Amino acid sequence: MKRNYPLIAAALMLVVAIVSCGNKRQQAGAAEEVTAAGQPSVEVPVFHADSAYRYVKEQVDFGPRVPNTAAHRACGDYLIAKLKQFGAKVYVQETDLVAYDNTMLKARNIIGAFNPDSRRRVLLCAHWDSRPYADSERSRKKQKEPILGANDGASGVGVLLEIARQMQQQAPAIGVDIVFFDAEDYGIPSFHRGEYKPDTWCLGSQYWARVPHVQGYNARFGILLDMVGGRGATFYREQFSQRTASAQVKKIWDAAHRLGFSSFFPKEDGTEVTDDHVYVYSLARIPCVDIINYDPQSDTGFGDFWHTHDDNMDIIDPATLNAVGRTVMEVVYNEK
Ligand code: AHN
Ligand code: ZN
Repeated sequence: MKRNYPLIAAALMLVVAIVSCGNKRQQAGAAEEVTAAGQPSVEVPVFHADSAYRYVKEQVDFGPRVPNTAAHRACGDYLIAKLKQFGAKVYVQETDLVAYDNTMLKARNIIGAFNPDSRRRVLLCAHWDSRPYADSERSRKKQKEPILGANDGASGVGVLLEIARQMQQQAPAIGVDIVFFDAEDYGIPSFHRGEYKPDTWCLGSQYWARVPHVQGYNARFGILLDMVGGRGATFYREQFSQRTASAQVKKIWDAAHRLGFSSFFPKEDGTEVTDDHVYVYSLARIPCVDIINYDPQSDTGFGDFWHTHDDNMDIIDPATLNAVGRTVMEVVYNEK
């Protein structure tokens, strides 16, 4: 049989052309691939849990960050310096807030704006103060002492500081505001025998939601991190978030599952929690999702360490910080 060499050569060239063309398309699409599950994904910088862990420890090393104390002031200064170091435009809201017992709290909400000129924005927040009481302790005397709040306070801030560091290295497509709320945890203690007063928790976020750091502030949505560092933590879908920000809840839990963190983020309903996100939504009208540890086995629902002296560095696990940090970054970097 006589072979048609020109035809074979032409066919080979065509094959080469198709293959190289396909390669080019793959290169061009490197920043926006399609995962096996079919969801679009962008290149997300790698969250370093060991770095987040260090930021948690550095806060705890100041001691309890209770408003009107030297440790609180020093830690606030540290947070401002860190956000500046990571290239944010920093705003500090200083105000006096009235506590449940009429104590005047010298409070500071600390805000770091990334890509401040973009109109497409996402809010990431956590409270940075720690509780003046250990009112979940059995002993009356211990109840009156302030807690270290490694998980309840420092963990969410530590995760957000690491996200800030990553955003300086590789910016997401949208603008991001990191807000550290003050005076979240000065709420009415269980041993209080005086008159009941509503809305004694989340004083810093109530103030910010009424008087945002820039006039007419808006964001597509917010994510609140609260108790996101505990060993073996589970983040059930918090029910206020589910009612007021259901699309964002789905987006976050889907992202967590895509990354392999389904054991940390069960797609099951938790309880409803009064936390900063409630005021962000009801006063500033920004849907906000609370990622908060829910432990169905514990009496309080928040874990046995909650508002006790066990809330120290011993219960902090980098694996939990990692699951939360990666999930939040996956969501933020996929916003267009
Ligand atoms: C109440 O206990 C009312 N809300 C929980 C909010 C909170 C306290 N988060 C951390 N500490
Ligand atoms: Zn608390």
